[in-house]
Amino acid sequence: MAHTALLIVDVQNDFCPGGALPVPEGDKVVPVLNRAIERFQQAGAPVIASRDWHPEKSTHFAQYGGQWPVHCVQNTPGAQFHPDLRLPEGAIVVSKGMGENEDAYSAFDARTEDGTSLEDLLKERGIRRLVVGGLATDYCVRASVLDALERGFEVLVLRDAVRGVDVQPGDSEKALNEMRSRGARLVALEEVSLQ
Ligand code: VGL
Ligand code: ZN
Repeated sequence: MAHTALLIVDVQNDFCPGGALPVPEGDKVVPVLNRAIERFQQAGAPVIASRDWHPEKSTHFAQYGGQWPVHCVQNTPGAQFHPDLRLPEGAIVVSKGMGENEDAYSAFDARTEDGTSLEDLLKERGIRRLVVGGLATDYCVRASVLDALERGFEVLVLRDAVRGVDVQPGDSEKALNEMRSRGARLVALEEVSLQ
């Protein structure tokens, strides 16, 4: 039984170059994550993808008092996963930020279509360790990793499979240091053993 899952955070068109809230080099995480997906598939370990999934009107958006341009609106092209991301058939998709007054940066705020929270589905499957990559280092990756650590999961962050927005220069570096100081390990995919 695999005790490790791959958590791919918000690798959606709007967070990639050309999108509504582009993360510089956001698309560079895709090939690394595709290699990770293959590894996990071969090991029979779960692949989970979170997505930002906002309503058109949300206090998360600047025009309604929030911080961000409109992005990842449900069922729009910008909310789709990057077209080169090869999510396997059995991938579990969890959605977050559906409330009109919700930021929901963390994948632990996300649920499957039938309403199961990420934490419950990890527990159901006996997952104790998460390997994490995606966007953005300083927002949703950071929040997801810190929540995972707080809930007692072991966390490995794929160093080459994350990119940040850096609203303030250095935000991503700071976020990575914070994750590390709370117990996450920053690793290359090659260092991850799925035994
Ligand atoms: C995110 C800003 C706003 C993220 C989501 O996925 O990191 N960042 N919404
Ligand atoms: Zn968002």
